[in-house]
Amino acid sequence: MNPSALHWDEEVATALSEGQPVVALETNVLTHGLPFPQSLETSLGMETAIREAGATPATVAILQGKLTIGVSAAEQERLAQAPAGSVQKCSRRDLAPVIARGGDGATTVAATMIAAHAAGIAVFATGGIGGVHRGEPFDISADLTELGRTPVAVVCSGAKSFLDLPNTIEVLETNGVPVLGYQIDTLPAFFQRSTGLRVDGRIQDAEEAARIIRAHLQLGVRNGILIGVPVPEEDALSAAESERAIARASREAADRGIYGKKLTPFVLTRVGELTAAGSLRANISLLLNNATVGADIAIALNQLERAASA
Ligand code: PSU
Ligand code: MN
Repeated sequence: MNPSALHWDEEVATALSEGQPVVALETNVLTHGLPFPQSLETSLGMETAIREAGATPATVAILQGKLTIGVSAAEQERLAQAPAGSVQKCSRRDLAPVIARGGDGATTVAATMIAAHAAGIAVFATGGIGGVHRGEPFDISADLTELGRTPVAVVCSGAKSFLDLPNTIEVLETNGVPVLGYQIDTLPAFFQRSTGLRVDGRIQDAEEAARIIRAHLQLGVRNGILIGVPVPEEDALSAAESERAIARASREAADRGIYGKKLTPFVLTRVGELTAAGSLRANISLLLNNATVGADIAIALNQLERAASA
């Protein structure tokens, strides 16, 4: 990326230039993933969790046409409160059009990975990735393609079970993406701790994750890594409750002809309504937890890099 395409928050620029650990965060969850005001509280809460763990958060968004690394609290509030539809959900294909018209854009996993990599940030924490949609063989999230071509470690709670998770794992395999479980043998299913689908490897702690990320980056193979962290036990939804809500929301989406980029936000909102506060609590809990795990991994990676260059 041309360096002039990025706009920097000073704190993040300083942390990176001093070789301090930094964790990237996305903003689609702020504008399209959670309701206000929990959206803003959680976004700021993730930043606090990263700081408390000893790293620097770098929240990514397009602000009036500027692809920004380190979105301020005031700008996050503006995005979270913007009228519906005025902040565009931005995946890889949306970046250039939104930048060119000077618009605001909330970055998805794919777009945040692009920005993080360009900024020199190797670890990115979020809630869940997109995947292969059930019954829609060509609706495959650009997140999966991005994981196949951008070397960033994405720390998340897997993907929601309204997606076709076995085929999501297949596409990740085709793209050469290591899929790892953080203290778990299976891929987490977002609100639920487990999909029951085995991952390529279980990692025990941040140190082990950091060794894998470092080895992967040194290979120069270019693709990303997926680290699945299960939602904290006390806030997980039961599989039955989550499946029921997801099935109903998916049916409603089909009945109403909702598809493409509108599908994920619609299902997320409906599942929230159908499970009352349960899914919201699980969602917030996993986001905050993933921020802490992401920071621990970024710090461990930073220590390995420092030790290697000492
Ligand atoms: N899954 C969630 N919460 C989210 C998203 C996915 O549980 O907020 C968002 C992420 O930003 C992800 C995007 O990158 O949706 C995927 O959208 P699509 O399937 O249209 O690529
Ligand atoms: Mn899609």
